[in-house]
Amino acid sequence: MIEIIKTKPYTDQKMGTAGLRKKTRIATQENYLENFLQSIFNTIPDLDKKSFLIGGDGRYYNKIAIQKIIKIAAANNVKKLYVGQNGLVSTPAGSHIILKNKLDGGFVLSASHNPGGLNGDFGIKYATSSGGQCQPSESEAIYNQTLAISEYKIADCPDIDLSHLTTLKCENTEIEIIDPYIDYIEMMKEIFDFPKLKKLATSGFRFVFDAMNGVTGPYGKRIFEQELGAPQGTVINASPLEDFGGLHPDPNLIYAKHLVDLMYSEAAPDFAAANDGDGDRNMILGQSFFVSPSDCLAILTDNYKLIPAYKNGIYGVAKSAATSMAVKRVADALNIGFYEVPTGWKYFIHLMDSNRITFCGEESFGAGASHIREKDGIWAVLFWLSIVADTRKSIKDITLEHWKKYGRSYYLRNDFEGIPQETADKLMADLEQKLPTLVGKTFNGFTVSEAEPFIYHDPVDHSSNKNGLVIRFTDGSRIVYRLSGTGTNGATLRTYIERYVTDKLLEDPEIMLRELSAAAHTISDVTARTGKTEPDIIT
Ligand code: VG1
Ligand code: CO
Repeated sequence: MIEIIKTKPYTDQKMGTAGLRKKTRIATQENYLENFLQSIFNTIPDLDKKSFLIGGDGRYYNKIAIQKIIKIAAANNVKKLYVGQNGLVSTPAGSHIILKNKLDGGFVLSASHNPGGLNGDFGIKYATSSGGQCQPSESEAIYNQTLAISEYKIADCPDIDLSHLTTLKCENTEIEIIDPYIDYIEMMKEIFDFPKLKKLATSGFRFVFDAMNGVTGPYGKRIFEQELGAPQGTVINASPLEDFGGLHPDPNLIYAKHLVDLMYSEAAPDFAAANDGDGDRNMILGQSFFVSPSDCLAILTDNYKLIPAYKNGIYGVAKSAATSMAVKRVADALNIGFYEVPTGWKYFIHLMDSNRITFCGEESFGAGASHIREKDGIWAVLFWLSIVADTRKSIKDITLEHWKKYGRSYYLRNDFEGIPQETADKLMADLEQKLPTLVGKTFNGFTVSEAEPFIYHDPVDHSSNKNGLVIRFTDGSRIVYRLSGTGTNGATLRTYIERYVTDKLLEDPEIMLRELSAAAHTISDVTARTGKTEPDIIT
């Protein structure tokens, strides 16, 4: 039986940088999820021929949301649903499942690195047949549906047991409960040299993989401990928990402080890595050493030949505009293409589909390649392990050698959080207005050479998107400003600061960037406008 339920629009269902992300208490309002799902289905023709993936990072409300999605999909006559066992699928594994099975899209229930639980956040990443998240024009069409919706359809079948690998039916819709790990592990084996990695992992090399109680716990256990033979306990915080055990599953120096403290202590193993809640972000640490994500992308690119899947050559590389220029220097040296896109992985998809790039990354702890259409936390860890297996060098030495070869882009991101939306919008609009007047002016010793909004022209679909403001200085330093598109509490102003040097390779970024950070604050007028004298978060 299919019920048609009358509903009223919610006006806040516009997707941000990565899907719809809301406070759990908002997402659990009556008909909230139902409206959003029906709005998506309203934009897709011939649903009786379409198949979708459903999974998530295990956070609070996922179990309930998955049952709702199944019933709404069935009522809309969707052909088939692939559902991750126990409701789990990481964002990268989900992308692969969509591509491998030629599905028409998927729903990964995650607010990524945002905390979970009733007082945390909930989210939905909606992917299309591309294997990645929908394009801006598609999310616009969905948003328009959410503003006009008056009813949704839902099937009255019993809740589906997600714990067994079986196939069931709800109305005409076939529902297959799938193993979310096996295909992903196979893909990693095709990309990397597992026997070589196994030698490293069983040679006394000590490493820790921190899944932060997110979805990569079981992936990590299977890959690092079972396949590669690393000792039991190599993977920590390995069980996906609804509230991430109270962790903020964001792998950075602040929220993974426990791991950072370990790596800067006497007891530090040789290598440590962490992933975020849905498994697309990574953080890489060596003994008393942190690899900044922008450097990570540059170093991986420079070492592509060490990986079997890439040894015959790679296409170009791409980064988000906010990411440091480090990878550009590698691209130039390798004589491969280089692209700069707005923040958000969806902007890399066309570049990969058209064989313009093989690798891409973002400063926000994201790196990945064209094996899928999402960033991939475990891929990045396996890549680093491969570099270590080949060179037998420490993480610090690998990075230091890179800087000796290419110079170093000191890099920091300053986040000003919880700003009233109007204040933030005004700050950005006023700053954009005054950009032309900045050129030629000197701030704390840095002279502005160019100042302009970042506008991306997609070479494949020829769409244009504006994202953030860029100020370049005569010495190659840069400041980028943009507003976050993933927050759930007011607006967040992100200020990205970078300075390139070829000497002084081992200084403290905060010291190297002190003047430039101060210049960034002055230029944006952030203190007068928000009352904040310091950023809330520095990463
Ligand atoms: C942030 C990051 C961005 C990333 C996005 C989704 O977006 O800055 O680089 O692609 O999160 O990552 P924003 O708009 O808040 O700056 V995830 O792991 O949250 O899906
Ligand atoms: Co994520």
